[in-house]
Parts: sequence; structure tokens; C-alpha cells
Amino acid sequence: MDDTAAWWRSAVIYQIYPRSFADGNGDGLGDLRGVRAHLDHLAALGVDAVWFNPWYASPQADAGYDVSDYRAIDPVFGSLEEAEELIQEAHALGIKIITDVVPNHCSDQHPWFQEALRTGPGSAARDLFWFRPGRGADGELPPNEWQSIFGGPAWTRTKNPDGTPGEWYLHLFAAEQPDLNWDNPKVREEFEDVLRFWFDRGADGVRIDSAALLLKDRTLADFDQADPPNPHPFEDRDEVHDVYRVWREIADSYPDKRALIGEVWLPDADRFAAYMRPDELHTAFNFAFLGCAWQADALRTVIDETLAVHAPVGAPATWVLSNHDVPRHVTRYGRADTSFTLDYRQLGAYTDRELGLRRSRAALLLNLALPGSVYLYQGEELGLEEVEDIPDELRQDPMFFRTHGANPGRDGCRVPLPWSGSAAPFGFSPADATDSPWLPQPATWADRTVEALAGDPDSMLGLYRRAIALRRTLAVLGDGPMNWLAAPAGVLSFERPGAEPVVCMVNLSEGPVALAPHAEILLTSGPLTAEGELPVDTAVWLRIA
Ligand code: TEU
Repeated sequence: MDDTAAWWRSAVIYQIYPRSFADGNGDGLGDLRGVRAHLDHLAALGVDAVWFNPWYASPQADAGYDVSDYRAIDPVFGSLEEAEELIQEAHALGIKIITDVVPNHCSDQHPWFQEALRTGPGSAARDLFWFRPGRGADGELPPNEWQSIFGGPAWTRTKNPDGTPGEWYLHLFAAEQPDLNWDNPKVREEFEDVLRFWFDRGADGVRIDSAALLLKDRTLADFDQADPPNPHPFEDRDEVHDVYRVWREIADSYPDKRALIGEVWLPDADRFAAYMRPDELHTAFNFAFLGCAWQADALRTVIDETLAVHAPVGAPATWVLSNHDVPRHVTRYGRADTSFTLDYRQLGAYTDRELGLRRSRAALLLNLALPGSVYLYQGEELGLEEVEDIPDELRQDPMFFRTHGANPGRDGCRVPLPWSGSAAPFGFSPADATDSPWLPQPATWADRTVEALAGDPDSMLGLYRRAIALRRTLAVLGDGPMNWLAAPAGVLSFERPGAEPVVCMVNLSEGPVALAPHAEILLTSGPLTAEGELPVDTAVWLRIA
């Protein structure tokens, strides 16, 4: 099948974190009514698609990543009918919809888990999860020493129906997120049906949460976390690929084929690329690029490695700088050390906001000029920074609680968007709202609202709108080849070849540099010098013929 013109190969995809996008009913939490009221913002931005973080029925122990009904919308967000209407309204604007599917675990309130608790050891219901007796004389020790990704043990002990201490169950994330047993065919059938459920309602693709974690070593053997064995007991096991081959058949069974997008955090580039073999997922998030320092050689290396690992599997690269799990990139790029890993968040390190903004503007033009698709996280178009001073008593991320505050968690990138006005809730909630936004918005966001920035073409929002609109008109951008051009040290310069070639230059050196030969300056991320040179931390798109 020829996928070369498929939308997902070149799309600009905007990530909506529903609880923080816009609050339509005044309860302080974003909802679908709020999204529908602001579809014009997405249309004005010019994005091709929107990915929604989970909107399903959920006790919200991990902001919706603990799903209790995969076929229902959580009442805090709205109703299934509203979601269906939203999908149609977005489609009418030419915007595709990607839903989030969370297959590794469900909520402890999911009927399956509740039944498993009720029916007790050895039941068929328990085999949908990882229930095991504890170790020690009275089973008081967890079945093994595996640790939760959110901190603390990956096991929680249950109570038997008669109230006595019972078996333990595995949860790689919070205790409210029991891991499903993907060796059980009923689990597979359920998620195949959930995929069809959302595809039948018009979803153009799915983002697959924790896509590499589904299968586990059935012996549940302990291992040295500092030096994990190969294969790893629960990460990236070969058997997981069988799941995605079946999902691909489902996605391809629709006349307008649906896209599968993997959340795959893996250090090994080839193992990562294996998820995008032609009969598996279509694309995956490029976390190597997200974590890369703002440094020319490092960026060039990660770009080359990205293209090199994607080429053999025929998948397009993705370029992403922020999401709901990582500190916002304006903040990261304003620090002395601009690199990032999941274990190295540097929260609280000094940030030069102006520097971070300048680099973020340049990074936007870089991302939009690279081959492949681009993910934007809501609020980056406003230049929002990580909110690092949320009072502990207002924090909500289970990562904060499970690490006893050692890790502040991810609330700082999840603060509700500022839309208008000069004081909180900045139009996030209606004027007659009964509750404040679920996380406090900084007073400084008065100059970062959509309303404040929309009229200024040079604002961050103005730049996003202009760059995305221009990208649409430049046939060589998006999927396709690129060639590096000779450039001074510290400068990235590459050509997107074709009938009307475009050159992108990004200056990460110590001083201004001359522009490459060109016919026209298409767009810059900031003003050129009086001599017409490209200043430090600035990017330009050039038409060269
Ligand atoms: O994230 C999976 C994952 O590996 C992350 O938890 C990451 O390690 C962590 O967020 C550190 O930043 C996905 C979702 O993106 C995340 O929001 C969920 O909390 C998690 O799965 C559990 O569903």
C-alpha cells in the first residue's frame, strides 16, 4: 500500500490536555464544551490534527490515565454525544482527531478490577491482571522488588472479601492503575474492540500510552534496576509487537486508514524504530529530540540519528519539544543546561525567560522545517513556561505523592491556559464560574493570553500562525528528503530539495552569521541585525531559487 501522501507523514498535531484547555461549565476543570468553544483557535493556528489526552470515564487518580470505562466520556469532561459532535465539528474545519488509548493498565475502579477483587484468588477475573501471593511467612512482602515508574513499590496488597490481607497486584504506575495481563486473550479482544469503537466514531488515529510496557516476563523475576537484563522483564519485550500487528490490521481495515502513534520511550534507537515497521505503528514520539540540549552539534547528531533509524522502516520522523509529562521547553531552553531526561528534570534551576523564548521561537522554525510531522503542546504557542512554584498542597500529580515530594511531578506544565483578560482565570473559566482553575495560573500570564497575543504578528502566537500557514504553502516541507549545507561552526543549515527548495538556518553560535545565498527571506524567528545577518538563537527560512 502506498502511504506516501498520508496526512500523518507531514501533519502538525496539536496536543489538547482537556482538563487544562478551556472550562465551559465553570467547575474549574477544562471540558469538551470548552474545547468546542475554542475550535476557532485551532483553525487560526492552522494545525492538521488534534490529539486529546484521555477523556474517558476515570476517577482521575492520574489525570485520566486511570480509565474506568474506555467507551464513555468522563462526566467532568462531558458526554459521548458531545465528543461525537466535537469530532464532527473538527472534521468540518479540516482538523483530524487523535484519541489516547491506555492499554497497559486501567483504573482500580474498572469493573474488571472490581470483579477480580470480589472473586478472589485463582478466578478468571484475576487473570486479567497480575495478582500474586506475597512472599514472607504471611505474604506480607510484595511478590518481587519491582518499582513503580512513579516511585515506590510496583505492588499493592489487596484485602480478601472477608477483610483479611490477600494477594498483591502489579501496577507499574500508581496503585490506582493495575496493569492488565496482555497474555490473556480477553484483554486483547477488549482493546481491539475499543479501537474500533473510536475509529467508528471518526477518530483518525490513536496515541498509544506506554506502548512498550504491555507484556511482562511471566516469572516476574527480580532484576538489577541499574543493569536490567535483556530482555527486560516489562519493557520492550518482543511479544508486544504481535499486539501492534493486529492493531495495524484494524487501522488499515477502514477505507480512510487510521493512524497508530506510539508513546515509546526507549534508549535504543533500533529497538524504537522496530515499532514502526510497515505492519505496525505509523509513527512514534521522538523523545531523543525532546531531550536534546540546545546545542548545534548535539541537535545535528540527534536529527541525523532520527532520520537514519526511521529510513529503513519507511516511517516519517516526528519532532516534539513539550508534552504533559515534561517541563515546558521555554523553561528548559532558558537554563544553563538545556538538556533533559526523565531522571534529570532540573526543576527550580535558574531560567532566563527571554533567552528561553528566543530559542523556542527558533526551535519552532527548525521543527517545522525538518522532514516529518510536528507535535505542539497546548500553550507553547503562547510561550508559556513551566510553573515551578505551585504550592505543595495544590499539587495533584501522583508522581509528587509517590516520591514524597522528592519529585515535584508534572503539574507545572499542566496549568490551565490563559485565554483573555488581565486576571485569573484569564477566560479559562466563564465569568460566572463556581470554582477556580484546578491549578493556579501565575498573575504574569496576563500578557500571555490568546487575546493579548493574537493581534501581534511578532508575538509567539503570531509566529506560530505565520509559520504553520507558510509551511502549508511550501511543498518541500513536511515529509521528504533534506540535505545539510556547509555552515559556520554552531550553525545548522539544511535544504529541503525540490522544485521550489527551501533552506532553514538556525544560529546556535556565539555571534551573528551571514544568510546563505537566497532569492527571498520567507520568515525569521526574530529580527535580523542591521547588517542583515542572522543573530544568535534565531532561525530563518529562505527561498533559494
Ligand atoms: O507516560 C508513560 C511514561 O513513561 C511516563 O509516565 C513518564 O515516565 C513519566 O510521565 C515521567 O515524565 C504515560 C502518560 O504520558 C503519562 O501522563 C501517564 O501518567 C502514564 O503514561 C501512565 O498512564
